[in-house]
Amino acid sequence: MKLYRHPLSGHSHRAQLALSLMGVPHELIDVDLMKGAHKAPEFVKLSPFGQVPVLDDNGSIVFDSNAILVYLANKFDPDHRWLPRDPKGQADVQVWLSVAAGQIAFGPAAARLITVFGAKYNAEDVIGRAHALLKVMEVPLAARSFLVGNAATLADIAGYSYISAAPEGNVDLSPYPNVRAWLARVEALPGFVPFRKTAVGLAA
Ligand SMILES: N[C@@H](CCC(=O)N[C@@H](CS)C(=O)NCC(=O)O)C(=O)O
Repeated sequence: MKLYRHPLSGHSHRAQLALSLMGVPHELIDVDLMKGAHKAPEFVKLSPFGQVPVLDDNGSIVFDSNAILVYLANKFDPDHRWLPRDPKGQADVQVWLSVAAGQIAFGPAAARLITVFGAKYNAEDVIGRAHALLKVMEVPLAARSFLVGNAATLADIAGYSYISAAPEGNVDLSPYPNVRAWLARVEALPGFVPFRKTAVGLAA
């Protein structure tokens, strides 16, 4: 199992975290985004949008971080711990995969792209979106340990990387004690692997 990734990419970390938490042996292959390796024709054959992460499971190629999470859960989680089978449980997890591809990507992930990669987004807009999201997350996390119930699921894996790194994008997590306690619970899961830190923004 190979994971093509960049060490500062939260989408890549999300996939790495899933592999590690599910105990799936894997090899990490760094893709040099700075040199444009993700747009090279050979890589675009694996990843049509020219993005990391990409999973290569013995020739079976899966691109898109959330698709990788679902693939791994379906293949390596016989107890359906990470992705429940019952319709309501699965829908509840899907909500957070959508949030990861929506509000997280356009909020805290975008805010961090400004400080880490020099992206030309409007900082006020994306930081504002991040706080709107965090206010929503704070509510369910007052009543339960993880985003969907009291056991970790793909929802938590999808949410963790960019929320934990939000301060790097000048998004202050101090007003959100329930979110911070949730991050600590994810970090305490067996097999947790940290997302590489960058000393920028509020994390400088
Ligand atoms: N929807 C994709 C987004 C992946 C993504 O945005 N990857 C970034 C790195 S964090 C990337 O490869 N950016 C380069 C580009 O878009 O050209 C996923 O969830 O995997």
